[in-house]
Amino acid sequence: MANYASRNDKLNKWVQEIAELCSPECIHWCDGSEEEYNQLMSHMVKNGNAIALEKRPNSFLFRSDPSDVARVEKRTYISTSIEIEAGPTNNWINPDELKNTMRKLYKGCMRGRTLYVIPFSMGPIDSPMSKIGIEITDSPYVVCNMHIMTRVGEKVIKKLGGKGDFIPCLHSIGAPLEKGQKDVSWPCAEMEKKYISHFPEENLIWSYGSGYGGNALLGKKCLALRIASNIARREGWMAEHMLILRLTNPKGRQYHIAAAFPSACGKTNLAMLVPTIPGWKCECIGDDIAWMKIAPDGRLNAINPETGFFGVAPGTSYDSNPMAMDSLKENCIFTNCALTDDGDVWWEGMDGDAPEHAIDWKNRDWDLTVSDTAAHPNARFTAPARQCPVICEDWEKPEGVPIDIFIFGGRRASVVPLVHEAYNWDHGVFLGATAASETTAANIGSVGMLRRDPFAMKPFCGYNMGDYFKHWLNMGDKLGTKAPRIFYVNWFRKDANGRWLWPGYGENSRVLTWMCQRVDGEIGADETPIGLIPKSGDLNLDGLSTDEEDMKELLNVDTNAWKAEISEIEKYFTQFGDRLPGRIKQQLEALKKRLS
Ligand code: GTP
Ligand code: SPV
Ligand code: MN
Repeated sequence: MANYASRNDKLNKWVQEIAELCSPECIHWCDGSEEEYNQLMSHMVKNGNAIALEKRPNSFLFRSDPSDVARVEKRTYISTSIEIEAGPTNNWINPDELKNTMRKLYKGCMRGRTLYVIPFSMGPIDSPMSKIGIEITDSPYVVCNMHIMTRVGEKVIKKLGGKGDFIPCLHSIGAPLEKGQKDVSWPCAEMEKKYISHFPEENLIWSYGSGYGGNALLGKKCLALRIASNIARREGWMAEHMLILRLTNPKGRQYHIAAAFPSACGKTNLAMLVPTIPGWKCECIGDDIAWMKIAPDGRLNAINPETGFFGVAPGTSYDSNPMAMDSLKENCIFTNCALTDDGDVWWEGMDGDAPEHAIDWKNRDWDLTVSDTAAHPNARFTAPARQCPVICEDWEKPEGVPIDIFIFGGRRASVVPLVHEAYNWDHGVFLGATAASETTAANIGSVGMLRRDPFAMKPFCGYNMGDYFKHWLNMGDKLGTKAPRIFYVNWFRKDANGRWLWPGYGENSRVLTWMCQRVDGEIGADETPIGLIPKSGDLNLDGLSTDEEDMKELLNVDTNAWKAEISEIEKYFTQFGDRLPGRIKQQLEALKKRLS
């Protein structure tokens, strides 16, 4: 393993400062090599942190502590010198106070452990849109995941050079190991000691106490969304919680789509969809985050800053998402999945029958008589993007791909139709600003509660949400006629008995192809108070078994239900005070008028 300090004074000084604060046993500079990955993994297998899977080459199962299974929004902070800059949708503590509290926690927190320095790039190394981060962590699990999710190693140090700037990302699991103390398989700190903190005024991230997902892989939500959204606003670009896909029609015309759905609401699935409409092709560019900048030709170009998928395992099958399943055959990390007797992973919703016996994510015997699920509902796979059979050949293009269509959406059992189109950009921004969705297991907290999740960014916008709405309006003004068209979808409508009204997954291509035809001006649409809806016959339903009644319900706009929605939106808007842009208020007034 490489053991070097960089030529970058700021970096060397920071590593030394953190080492003095955290007192690790040793320091390891990560080079991003396969050898490094293999050594760390075999070490973790030997220590009982990981299980090598017999059925999947070079793949490993980890089981987290039951208290450390998802993001912790309650413990996530945007720490600005003035509280209003964090806004009403974020937790706030003043930077001095938060740093004082956390410095006490960090003091000596890496005793008995190795401090890893991970130089990583979000975005292709040669892209002008990329950003360099350096994560310091005491978790080898984090190092291996970062190897898959980002571009790690010497190439980053080289680009950084002696004078280059980086975003410091400090992470500790918060579990020092005293002399002679036996380690546990997933060390972490108790909930009250967990802090996922962001200091956007100095592009700084401090995370303590959790080893899971977005709490610990700091390139993802912390850097690429919360810190990047701040930088993007200052510099005039966009950092969004969006998948990116390329759809090609039978004539070879390409459309690029970016879609924002809340956590565990279908981004990975849509990003890899296999269209059920003959002749159409879908390719994946990214499944979670899009960085977008106006290109010299005036269009909005998007890159995927990541190199892997940190995807929800339960529900993933050859039936629902075959391209994800094919990405998981080797070189993957699985977290909180069940272990089968023949040495494979399993989760609820996987193809075929459930195993007769398995070891559940809590390391207990499991069979169908056990009422708990075998895999945790937020069990995840970490898979290299290059292993996806439909990864787009241009997915690492430094300048990105031009976006034609934006989609917003959420998980709503009722009210919101399968699809509607915004009348114009401002209306589209209003749709994004008012998006609501039922909460999922991706966050520790209640599941199934309807909440506003504007632009799917409620947990990830690193500044005042009212200013973020304004930024969207500004971007529309700059893009003018070259702005992407905006749509809103809901794959999750249910009937009174809780049955899905829409088959979803590959069948969602029927909705996407309708959008493409709309963009090309090939078809009209019906005006409703909430937006434009497919005309009867325009949505391609050939070969679909969904009956007419269900289709009617899926596209129905219930005026009374939407009137009730208005008062909810009004209540929700009050929290933004004078940061709510006038143009968004005008959209609300216009909707009220259309509904009356
Ligand atoms: P994060 O990684 O948390 O950001 O989630 P995501 O937005 O990528 O969600 P993902 O695609 O992993 O889907 C989450 C859950 O929703 C899985 O259990 C899927 O099976 C389910 N799901 C995805 N698409 C559909 C759909 O079209 N219809 C239905 N009914 N379920 C879906
Ligand atoms: C999400 O919650 O939106 C995720 C998973 O993509 S995590 O990386 O844990 O944030
Ligand atoms: Mn996500």
